[in-house]
Amino acid sequence: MKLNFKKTAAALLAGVCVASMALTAAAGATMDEKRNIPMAATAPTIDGVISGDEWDNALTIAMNKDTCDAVAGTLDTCPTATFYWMWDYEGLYFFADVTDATAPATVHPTNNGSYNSGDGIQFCIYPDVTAAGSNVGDLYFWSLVVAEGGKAEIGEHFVFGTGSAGGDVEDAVVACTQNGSSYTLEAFMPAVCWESSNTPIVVVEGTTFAMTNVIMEQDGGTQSLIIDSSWFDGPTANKYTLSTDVAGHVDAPETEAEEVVADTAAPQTFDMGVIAAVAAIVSAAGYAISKKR
Ligand SMILES: [Ca+2]
Ligand SMILES: [Ca+2]
Repeated sequence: MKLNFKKTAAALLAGVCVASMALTAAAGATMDEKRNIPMAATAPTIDGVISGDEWDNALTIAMNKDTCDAVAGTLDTCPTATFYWMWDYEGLYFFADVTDATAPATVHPTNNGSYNSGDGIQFCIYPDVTAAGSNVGDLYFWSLVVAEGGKAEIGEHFVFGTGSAGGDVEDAVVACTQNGSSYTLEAFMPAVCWESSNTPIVVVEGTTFAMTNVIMEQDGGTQSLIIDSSWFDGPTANKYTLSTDVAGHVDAPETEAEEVVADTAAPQTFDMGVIAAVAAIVSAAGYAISKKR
């Protein structure tokens, strides 16, 4: 009996150790982190590529095996991706650069509304950070995908608006590129997109919402959902605040150009003044000399 008890206790302890290791290994996603989305000094061009400094200093979110969990399917084929977020008073800007090594079996037709399989991006936003679940009007759960013909599409899957499958987000502008099964998506989602929820997202500095970023990963017919925070739960999802930190392309200040003009003009003015003064002295001296004669 004693020996059996010891064996059982040892087995239990080993089991606890394995379980805690598994929990540690799986804890890639983060909960209730506070992040700022900086303000774009210049709106990026929505063409699917990062040109020059248009996305410099944007909030970047690394999406990979170390930072995410698989809420469905597997983390084994998790793409390596970087998501970028910026805002201005016109709306929100998003860029995804996704290195995806597996080809999907599903490619959505265009104008499909609910894009919920294949490869692509989703995000789940709760404007009311205390909200959870999938009640109509409480959340924006959107999909961005490269649809048939290499055309970028953005739709509201599957809750907001209709309660089942949403339509395309017609006010949004989205573009993409493809390189094998890797892809980019660049989007502008104007302020009008965010006005219809029970708690609207007012696109001004200081606004905070809860958000979980998602990669839809399809390897052949195997679908995985890979997430960077909690699943359908505003209170534990990471929080994002629109800040006035500056991002994107910043035009050179005009005052510098004016100073350059002033600097080059000043010596000319001085030279002209000296010349005029010398001419006046010479003239006066000449007049005096001529008077003496
Ligand atoms: Ca661009
Ligand atoms: Ca894939």
